[in-house]
Amino acid sequence: MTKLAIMGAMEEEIEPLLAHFDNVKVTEFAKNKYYELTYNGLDIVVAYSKIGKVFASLTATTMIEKFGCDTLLFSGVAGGINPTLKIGDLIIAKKLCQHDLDITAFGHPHGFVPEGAVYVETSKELRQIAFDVAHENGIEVLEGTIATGDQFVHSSERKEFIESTFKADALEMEGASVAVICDALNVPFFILRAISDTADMDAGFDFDEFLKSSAKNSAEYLIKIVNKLNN
Ligand code: OS5
Repeated sequence: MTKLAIMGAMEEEIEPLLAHFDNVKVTEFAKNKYYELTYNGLDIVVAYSKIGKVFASLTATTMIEKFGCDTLLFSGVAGGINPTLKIGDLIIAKKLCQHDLDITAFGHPHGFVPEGAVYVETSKELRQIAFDVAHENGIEVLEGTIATGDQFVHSSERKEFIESTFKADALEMEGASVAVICDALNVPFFILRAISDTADMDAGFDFDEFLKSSAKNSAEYLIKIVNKLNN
C-alpha cells in the first residue's frame, strides 16, 4: 500500500493541507515535526522542512528512509519568471535544476556536477493525474521548469540570469533538492507551486502579502490530486 509524503518548506505551506485531516499523530525527529495520518485509505506523512535545500533534503530523506514513504508530493509557493504566470497561478514542475550550483571554473555548465545532471524530471504518471484533476475541475495550470537555489531572489538581474541560463518558468528554494533525493532513492515525486511574487524588486513585499493565499491555492489543488490517488 502506498505511503504518501506531503511536504512544504514553511509552516504556512502545510497549514491549509493539515486543515483537511484529523486524528493526526505528531512525531518529532531531527528537530522537526512529522504529522502521520490516514486519509481516504492512504497512509500519509506531512511535514514542513524549513527553508532551503539542506533542510528540504533532510526532510525528504527522513520521510522516505525513516517513515517509509514511497511517493512524495510537494506543495508551496514560488517566484514567477514566465510572464504568463500571475500571482496565485499554479505551476507543476516537469523538471527542476539548481541555479546556484556553480563549478563553471572547471568548464562545466551551470547547475551541473560530475555524475549528476542539470535537470531532474518529475514523475510523468503523477503529472498526468494532476492534469486530469485540473481538467475535471476547470483549474488552469502551467507545466514548466522550476529553478531552485538558496536565495530569495528579489532582483531583475538574478531573475534574468536564471531565465536565460535554465529557461526556467519559476524559482524557489527547495524543489530541486527534493528532486535529487527522490531520484536517487527511486521514489516518484511531484512538485506543485503557486506564485507568490515575481522575484523582482517588489518580491519581499508581494511575498508577505500573498504567501497565505497562494499557499492555499497550491494546497487545495494538491488535496484534489490526493483524492484521485486512491481511485
Ligand atoms: O521557502 C522559501 C522559498 N519559497 C518560494 C519562493 C521563493 N524563493 C526564492 N525567491 C523568491 N522570490 C521566492 N518566492 C517564493 C518561499 C520561501 C522564501 S524565504 C521567506 C522567509 C520569510 C520569513 N523569514 N522570517 N520569517 C518569515 C518570520 C519567522 C520567524 C520565526 C519562525 C518562522 C518565521
